[in-house]
Amino acid sequence: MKQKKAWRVVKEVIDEADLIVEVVDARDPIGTRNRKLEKLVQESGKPLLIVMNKADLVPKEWAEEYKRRSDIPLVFISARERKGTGILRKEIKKLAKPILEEQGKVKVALIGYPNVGKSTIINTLKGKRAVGTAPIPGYTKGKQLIRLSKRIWLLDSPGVVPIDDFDELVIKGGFPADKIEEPVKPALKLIGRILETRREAITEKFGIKEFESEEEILRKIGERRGLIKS
Ligand SMILES: Nc1nc2c(ncn2[C@@H]2O[C@H](COP(=O)(O)OP(=O)(O)O)[C@@H](O)[C@H]2O)c(=O)[nH]1
Ligand SMILES: [Mg+2]
Repeated sequence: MKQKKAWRVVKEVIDEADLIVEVVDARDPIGTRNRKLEKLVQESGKPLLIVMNKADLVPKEWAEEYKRRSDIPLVFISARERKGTGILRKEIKKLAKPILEEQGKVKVALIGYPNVGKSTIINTLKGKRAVGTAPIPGYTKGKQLIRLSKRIWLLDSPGVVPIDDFDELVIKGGFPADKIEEPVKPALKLIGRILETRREAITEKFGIKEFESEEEILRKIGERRGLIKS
């Protein structure tokens, strides 16, 4: 039920906007992209831009490679370090151009999983240009628009992609790591996923060469870090 309501909100945001920006975590762009969201945007006929945020946490070559392979327009940025926001503005302007020619103004919305950095991006884009309520007729929903340029506006409240599975929320970085009461289950699930997608990363990152199970890997990481208590 909660899920249903959350998706309804996401749909409202899509309806309201002319251009949708899907914000994902650069550390896990595949896991933090959402097919259902992308399909809804596709069906709406509105342009979609993917922003890989937190690019400061991954190697640049890696982000570039993912960008090269993407069929959907994509930029990587670090909102926290204020890097790439110029490119983001430019890309938004590019996608907005045909809409502007038709209707004279464009509303942009950010949508993504919790904690991917939507609010940080909004604050970064706001900068000094922030103005109060936008003088756009018929805009009476109590929300505000943030001015990106003379004719491009950003919705101030982003859409949040709902997620009901707690382990999945943890894996996607949507929950503060130090506040997880039962970290073992999501940790094992994450290790399992790494084994499926890039097994060698376990050896590269932790120097663990031989292992038989997720549990063994977790134990060995703990041992290496001196975190095993009696
Ligand atoms: N390393 C890094 N952290 C970021 C970046 N952008 C946001 N964060 C952090 O990610 C967390 C969630 O950001 P927030 O904007 O609240 O995410 P939201 O839930 O999508 O609105 C905060 O601790 C931010 O400081 C970034 O570009 N790099
Ligand atoms: Mg937020």
